[in-house]
Amino acid sequence: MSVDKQNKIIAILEELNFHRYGFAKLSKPVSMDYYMSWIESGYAGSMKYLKTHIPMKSDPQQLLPKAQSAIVVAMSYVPHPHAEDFEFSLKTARYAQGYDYHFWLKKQLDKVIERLQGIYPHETFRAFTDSAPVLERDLAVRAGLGWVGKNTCVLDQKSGSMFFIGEIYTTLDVAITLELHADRCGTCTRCIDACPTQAILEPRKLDARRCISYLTIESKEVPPPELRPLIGNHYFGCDICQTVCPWNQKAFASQLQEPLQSQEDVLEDLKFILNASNSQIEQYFKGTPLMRAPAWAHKRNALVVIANLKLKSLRLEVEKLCTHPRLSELAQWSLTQITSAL
Ligand code: B12
Ligand code: SF4
Ligand code: SF4
Repeated sequence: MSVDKQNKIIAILEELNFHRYGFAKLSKPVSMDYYMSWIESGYAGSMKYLKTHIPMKSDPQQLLPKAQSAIVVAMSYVPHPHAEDFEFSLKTARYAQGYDYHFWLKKQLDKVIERLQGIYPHETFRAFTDSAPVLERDLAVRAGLGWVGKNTCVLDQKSGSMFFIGEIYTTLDVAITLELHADRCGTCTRCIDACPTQAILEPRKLDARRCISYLTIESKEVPPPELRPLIGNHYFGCDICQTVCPWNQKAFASQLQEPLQSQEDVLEDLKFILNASNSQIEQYFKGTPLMRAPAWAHKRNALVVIANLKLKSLRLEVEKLCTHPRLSELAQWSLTQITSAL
């Protein structure tokens, strides 16, 4: 019986510190058609892998033959379960203020698998978290972990949306049919209204090309001139559409307040980024999601922040990048912004 199997799995999950989980049948995702039309409309920008993932996302058995179910977990990152102790003053999304979940969450899920394999030696299990062609938000909703908010994040009324999603695909049949979470966004539009770049075109439709998270993490280009001023002081990722959400305010209250950074620290960190070699940047961010961005992209992000904060004392550092093969135009723009403030 699925329920007996679920209880065994739940005992292992709880023991290994997973307290929010659910089970879903591995069938074609409910939102697959929407996903494909979203890509066709160009909203994915340069994230070409989202298109190549379509066959495996539509048909989970291509990722794990004979897979029947997914054990899906949610792991909060406020406070971050593996906080980093390096000092960094530039505005960084909360999920990235600690060790990279692609490593530790996957490792923890592998421990669950080790235990399950002992009980079910003839079944197959594979763990993923943002590391494979899986439509994770769709899966989380179908596993009963929340609803899709108007900002496109999965959230629930007790824990908000600031959690990672991870999953174990298995040939074991453990899923039971669930009633989906009620949508509790109601008439609220705070996330849509607060987005500085108007990236949320309509409820649950995001143009990634306008999203600060894309522009500072995933994009392989420099941001278009009209969006640069709207990025403000965001250095890596963005949490605005989540921090304004009443369900996150309720769940995290004062924990959402940003610590005030001293101007001196901000200047020092920006100077470091602009002067550092590729290997120095890699070494500095080792183990954190910030390492996923190449060194040139760190310099790109720094140039935008410097321009928006009009940090004229970094003029010399910016000037040096005016001949950079990928950043010359952006550096010149940045220079114009800071010199116009002189
Ligand atoms: C590409 C990507 C991005 C892109 C595009 C995001 C987007 N909204 O499309 C960018 C770089 C902008 C991004 C940003 C962020 N991301 Co991201 N991202 C991904 C990734 C790799 C793929 C998402 C994707 O396919 N997007 C395309 C759109 C069309 O799909 P979608 O957002 O998944 O939306 C689906 C659901 O909303 C579903 N849906 C809508 N209505 C309904 C109704 C029902 C009933 C059902 C079943 C489904 C459903 O349909 C959509 C299409 O299938 C996933 C990991 C993964 N493998 O899934 C992480 C993931 C979505 N990201 C995550 C996070 C944490 C973030 C950030 C918060 C990071 C940050 N602070 O900077 C921001 C949030 C910005 C935002 N408002 O979404 C988490 C989300 C956790 C959560 N609670 O929702 C994920 C799941 C990674 C993880 N394993 O934890 N991300
Ligand atoms: S993450 Fe920031 S830029 Fe992206 S949709 Fe949310 S508020 Fe807008
Ligand atoms: S801010 Fe409002 S509309 Fe946006 S996700 Fe939260 S409850 Fe839904």
